[in-house]
Amino acid sequence: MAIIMMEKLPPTERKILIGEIGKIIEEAPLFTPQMPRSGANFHYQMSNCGPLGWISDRAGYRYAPNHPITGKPWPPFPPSLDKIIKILKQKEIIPNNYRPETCLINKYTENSKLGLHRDNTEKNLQAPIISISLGATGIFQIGGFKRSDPIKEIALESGAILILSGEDRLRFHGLKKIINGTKRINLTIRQINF
Ligand code: MD3
Ligand code: FE
Repeated sequence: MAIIMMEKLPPTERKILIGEIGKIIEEAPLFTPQMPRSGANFHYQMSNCGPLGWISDRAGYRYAPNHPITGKPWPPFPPSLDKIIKILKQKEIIPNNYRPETCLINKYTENSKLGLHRDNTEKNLQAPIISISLGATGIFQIGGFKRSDPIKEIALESGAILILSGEDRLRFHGLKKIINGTKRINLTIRQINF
């Protein structure tokens, strides 16, 4: 089993984490990524924290140490994320040598979506991805290993924590829409270069 759904983050801890993400976004403002080559806008906004951040523009998508607009380094991981990583290591859900190098902060509003894709540019595809959902519910789609494989829908509610590892980490997936609210934040913690 390589998609693990943890117990939800309790409301008090959610509020603290949302506050910490708010501070990060003041320092590293949300931006709209653009598709490689065409430059077309993605249908959501994002930022990052940690030593690296995921960015995308006409030149392609990549992990970069600086914010594409301010040019400043990404803010460090907030205490709540360090704590979640520590607990997941203690529970032996993620390996003890797991090295989080980035946390993508995706922000969805009423008309946002994220098309089917795979996350396969990280060096060690065995290293899990940790996803944390906050705010409105996301209707998440998960498919197979080919774009044309059948898709299942899963509702990701506020506080949901998913661990993606093993071969399931390489499945096609996307975010169809949000319901029960107008703002959703999704955090994905990743190891990239080790
Ligand atoms: C299943 N984000 O940032 S998170 C992404 O809701 C991304 O923002 C979505 O896909 C979002 O790349 C989904 C949950 C997730 C993340 C990675 C996965 C599910 C995954 C990788 C493989 C399979
Ligand atoms: Fe993804």
